[in-house]
Amino acid sequence: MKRVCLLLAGACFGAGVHAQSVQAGKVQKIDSIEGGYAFHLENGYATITAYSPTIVRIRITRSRPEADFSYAVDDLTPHGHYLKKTEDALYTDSIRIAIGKSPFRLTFLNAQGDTLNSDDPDLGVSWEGDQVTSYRHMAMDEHFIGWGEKTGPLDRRGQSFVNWNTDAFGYGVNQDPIYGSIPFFIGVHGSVSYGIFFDNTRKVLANFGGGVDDDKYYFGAPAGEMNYYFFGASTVPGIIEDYTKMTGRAPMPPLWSLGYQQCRWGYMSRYELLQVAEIFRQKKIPADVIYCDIQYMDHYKVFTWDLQKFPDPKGMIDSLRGMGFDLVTIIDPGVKIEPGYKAYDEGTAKGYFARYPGGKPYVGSVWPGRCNFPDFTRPDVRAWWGNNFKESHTDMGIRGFWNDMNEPAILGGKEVPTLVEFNTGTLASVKNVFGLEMARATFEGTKKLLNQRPFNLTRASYAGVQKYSAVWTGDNNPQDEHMLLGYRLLNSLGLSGVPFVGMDIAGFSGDASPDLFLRWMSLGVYAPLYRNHTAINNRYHEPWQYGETNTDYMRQVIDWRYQLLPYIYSSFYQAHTSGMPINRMLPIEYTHDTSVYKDAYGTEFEFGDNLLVCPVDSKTLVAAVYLPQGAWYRLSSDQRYEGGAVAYVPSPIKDLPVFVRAGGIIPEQSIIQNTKEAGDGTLYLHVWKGDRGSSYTYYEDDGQTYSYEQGNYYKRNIRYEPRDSRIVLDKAEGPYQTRFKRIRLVLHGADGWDKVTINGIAGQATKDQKVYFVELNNSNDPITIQW
Ligand code: MIG
Repeated sequence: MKRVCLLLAGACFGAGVHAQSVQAGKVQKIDSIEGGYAFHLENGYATITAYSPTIVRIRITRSRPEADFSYAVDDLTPHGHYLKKTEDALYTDSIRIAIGKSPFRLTFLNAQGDTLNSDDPDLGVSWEGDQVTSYRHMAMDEHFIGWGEKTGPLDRRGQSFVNWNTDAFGYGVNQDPIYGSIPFFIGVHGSVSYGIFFDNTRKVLANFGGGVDDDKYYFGAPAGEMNYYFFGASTVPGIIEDYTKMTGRAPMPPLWSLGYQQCRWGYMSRYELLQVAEIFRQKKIPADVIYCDIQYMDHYKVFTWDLQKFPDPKGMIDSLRGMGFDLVTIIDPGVKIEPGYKAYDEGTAKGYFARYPGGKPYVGSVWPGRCNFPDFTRPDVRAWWGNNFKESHTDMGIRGFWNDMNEPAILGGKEVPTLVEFNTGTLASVKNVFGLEMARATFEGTKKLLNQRPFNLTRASYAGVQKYSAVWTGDNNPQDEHMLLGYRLLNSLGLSGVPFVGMDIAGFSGDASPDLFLRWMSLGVYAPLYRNHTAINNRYHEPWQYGETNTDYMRQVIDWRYQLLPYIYSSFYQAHTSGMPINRMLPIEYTHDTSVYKDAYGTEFEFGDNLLVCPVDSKTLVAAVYLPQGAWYRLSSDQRYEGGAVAYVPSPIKDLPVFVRAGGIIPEQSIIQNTKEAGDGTLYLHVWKGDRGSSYTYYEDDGQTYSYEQGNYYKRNIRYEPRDSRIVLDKAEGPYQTRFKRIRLVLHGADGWDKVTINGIAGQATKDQKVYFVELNNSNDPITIQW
């Protein structure tokens, strides 16, 4: 074809039959605008603005855009003037953007002059019809991480992805797309890293060097703007901090939602639900949450109850509360078409539903039958939706909401026509944010009604979802590879700004083997959302369903989750304040260690500051794990390992390989049956001997209100200073009173602790097998323990 065209070049060109791509072209004029500069291009218009010295936004359109809009970024206005201009570059205090003018090309460099990333010299930004694409230069040694809830290996290099939120029941470990779309990634090469967030909600395509040449990668969309943020902070945590500065950070979750959560599709009646809750208490297996899947509704109609199967919901919820349980209920977006049904009548009267171009509401079949779908992109529809929870949910005492089917999913895998209209556009640009906007409606509504923290969970997601909801990874499979994939999904979601994430333990679409069940439950401790779920017709999945001796192990595992809650809660505070995820893929801390990008170790992650978790499948009884540089202790034995090497470690089913950083500090509490229990009032502060010092921020608040936003919390910096032989608890910050009146300091891996002083006064260290412990009264004043 090409040759023919060359021969007939004159004819082809002259007749204009063969439309070519349109390149951005030359820079014709540069204006200064609020927060940056505008570039008049031969075939387009570009703006470069900065939100901080490390956050730059590039917006390229065919003609000068009128409106500016984002579902993910609340504040699009650049506050402050960070960009300066020279003849051929823009620069901030941290980065420099070299500008090629003929044609328009951008190269991003750090302050040291290292190139972070650049437009591909041959292709750059172009249009083919409405399709807009940015081709970028790919370094020979470049790795890519993130891009939200995407399957496959940790390193995205060599893969391509489509963003198109999809109900992906029983998805394969390399299937794409699945439920969520977060077009944010980090590139790592040489000694540098950078981040890019392509804020386009359409069917975005990204190709990280898969089918392109060895030196190119691209992302693009079938329409809309080439609108991306470039993050030039010098470390991966800095890039995540900046990304979440733009798209928002997760609020503190209700403490109860961090306990063990038991779900099933479905507990069929009030009787069954209460019975399951009672068994947890009888067997002394801690738990905080039990779920109602779709069976609780009257003919699956949202905001109703099936009072035959679930009579007196309020009484049932009170009984659960009496046992220390919260109930979380599912909520689906489809509103059954049924005159006389309140949600339908109101939605119809007010014109709240998404519609066909002619104006008739769109109809699709879901659980209740034929349904209309609220246009969640409208603020008034979100407010209406949110208020609907009052009578059926919040007045009953429900504080947790599970947003399902919001891709949106139609039964039978049918597709909603992309022509269906919403306030902000057709489904073509709304599909990927439908779930985000539904989760937002549910969160904002229930937050207002409850006047405390709701727990909100969603299946579909887009960038910024962390502000409104936790995310779970949908209908996974009871297979080893799926358990491992699940952790890569959580880790990638974490890197992509969403810290509160979980997966169905131990697989949704069928029955797990006993070994897989045990392994998955023990791994689940290290998921921010610790939730067991399975589909209807599968075998029962509660922790006691796999035999008596295994039940004892399940109890130990869940006990351990509850002991770890002070550590997990403090990690949530970090996520809330800096965007740092709780599940951290190794490239976050060990960015330039090439081993961490290998598939063999790509599922390992740090859980909070000081734990290293090595997911091992249920068949591998001796595992090769990669321990990054530094020294590590096996959590279960205190055996010490030198890092920077692969270690072969026993991994029997009841001993998951988990390591603690030498010098690491981990606050724990006594075993409780649910988070509403007080426990023994002692904070167990574990420290593992290391050569290097460390510091840790302990955080506590009331666990359910928003008063922490006004500063009502208890925060304490804890320092381990081996050179000075001491541990220092700095003065506690904030007016909130800790619930721990006493502290037991537990030192692992150390000798010579026999003589200790506490604030200069002789104290007592007791040796108990491998550890020393020191008991002290807690006070808000500084405490120094010296040996
Ligand atoms: O069409 O509500 O992913 O967790 O149990 C299936 C029933 C609908 C899909 C969810 C799953 C839930 C199930 N739902």
